[in-house]
Amino acid sequence: MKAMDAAGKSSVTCVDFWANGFGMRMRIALREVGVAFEYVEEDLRVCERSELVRRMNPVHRSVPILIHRGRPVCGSLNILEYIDEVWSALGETRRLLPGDPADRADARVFPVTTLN
Ligand SMILES: N[C@@H](CCC(=O)N[C@@H](CS)C(=O)NCC(=O)O)C(=O)O
Repeated sequence: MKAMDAAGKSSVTCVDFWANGFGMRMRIALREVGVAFEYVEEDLRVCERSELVRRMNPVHRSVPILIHRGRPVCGSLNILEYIDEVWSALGETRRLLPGDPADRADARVFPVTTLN
């Protein structure tokens, strides 16, 4: 199984709220590239953000947050690029975005102009 550390624990954690469209991007992308992850639910119906969210995303205090090897990546489009770069670079999986720069720009139009 991918994205496990030496102790067999997942090195990838997703912090999100189940109905969050921004976070669905992250979760779909990880499943597309076949990366296993732990899921931590952040209940956005509660006003106060959790200690984990405040620590991992102190500026915006928003989800989704992808935590990889203890380091947070915030912002759904940023997370998609990170997933593409990290796991495609390992040559383990198929790419999320096309290789050609113009095709990559085209592929970003829809997410950039809808949920941003
Ligand atoms: N541009 C950010 C937007 C993330 C965002 O706005 N998340 C909202 C939920 S949709 C959030 O976590 N809000 C924190 C709160 O309501 O306290 C992204 O793409 O990830």
